[in-house]
Amino acid sequence: MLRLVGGQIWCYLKERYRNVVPHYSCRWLSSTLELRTDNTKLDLEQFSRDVVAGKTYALARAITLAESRKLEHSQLAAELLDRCIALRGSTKETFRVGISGSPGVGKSTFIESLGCHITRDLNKKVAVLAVDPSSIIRGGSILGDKTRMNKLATEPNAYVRPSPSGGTWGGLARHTDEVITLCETAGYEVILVETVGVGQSEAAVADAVDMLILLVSPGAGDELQGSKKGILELADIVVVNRADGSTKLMAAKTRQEYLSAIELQQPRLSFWKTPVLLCSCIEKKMEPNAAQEMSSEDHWSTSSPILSPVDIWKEATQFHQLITQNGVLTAERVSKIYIILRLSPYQHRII
Ligand SMILES: Nc1nc2c(ncn2[C@@H]2O[C@H](COP(=O)(O)OP(=O)(O)OP(=O)(O)O)[C@@H](O)[C@H]2O)c(=O)[nH]1
Ligand SMILES: [Mg+2]
Repeated sequence: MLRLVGGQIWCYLKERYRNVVPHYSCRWLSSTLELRTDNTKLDLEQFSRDVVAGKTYALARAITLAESRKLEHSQLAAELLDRCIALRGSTKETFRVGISGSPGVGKSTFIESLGCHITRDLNKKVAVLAVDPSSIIRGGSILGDKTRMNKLATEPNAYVRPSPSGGTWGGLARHTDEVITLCETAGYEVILVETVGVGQSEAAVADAVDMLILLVSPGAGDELQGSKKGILELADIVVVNRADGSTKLMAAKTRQEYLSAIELQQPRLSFWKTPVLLCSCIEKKMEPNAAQEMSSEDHWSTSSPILSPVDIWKEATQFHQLITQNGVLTAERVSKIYIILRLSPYQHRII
């Protein structure tokens, strides 16, 4: 405890007096704090029990340890993870979902509606890991996504955590797999991972989750010509968001473009054809009159109604059932464990 508090004070002082305190004084202060906090040994036994009991402060601290770049923290985190897994035993069935898309497409708004529905209506525990791009210079989060899910963050059954990507290639935080597993041992049944879709980042996210939902904006059809084409092969559901107001027609056109592109590609799973759905996070449902109006104005198919994030969750649940029944979920989880082992700096601990 002392060590953590000491660390926080030190970070604050370092930032606050960066230009004032001479370097040697900073080093002296740092070593003093280290000395004072070194005497306190972390009680891993109690710590892991707190995480598994679902105590948020313990989970937050465990994630901080797992994300740390320091070797001793990584080793502690690995030991903690081992203990949590052993304590939890067989975890409840969990569902890991990645939500990706270009900046500003509406990912956080979508996740917030979804999260509120899952916690309030389905009475399940939801953890949201918002992977923020990190500042290259200071290493901190740029977006601070927590502030943009205010409603969800106050839900007792929800845990919202922005994770700096740590400058990792592709924008995925280095330890997302471990962080997801920690959340699961803490009793979270649905894990939603938001990532900023910059280039290939979705490919890295797709590796860490059971399902990838790709959000695109109306008019994003042009992106299919370029770098975004590859991601379509990884997406399990494509959602054309912002299908409301003046962008309704454009959204229907974009949906058609994505449908045509999907027709041309080999499905990733034989039993699932990636649907392309229209969605609005701010309008509940499209009125029937508006649908007719749209079909007379435009030749694009309007067979897909404009859905809410809650409707899209039903589709996601269907996908989850199918991958569970077909054994794909288990097979993919096993291969992901292999990836953790291969990439983890403390792989000997997990083995
Ligand atoms: N009209 C409309 N606006 C939306 C919709 N969904 C989100 N927005 C708005 O789009 C803006 C950006 O939404 P965010 O949810 O922060 O988008 P994001 O993809 O998480 O953005 P980054 O995290 O910066 O990549 C906000 O002002 C939202 O209110 C939608 O369905 N329709
Ligand atoms: Mg966001």
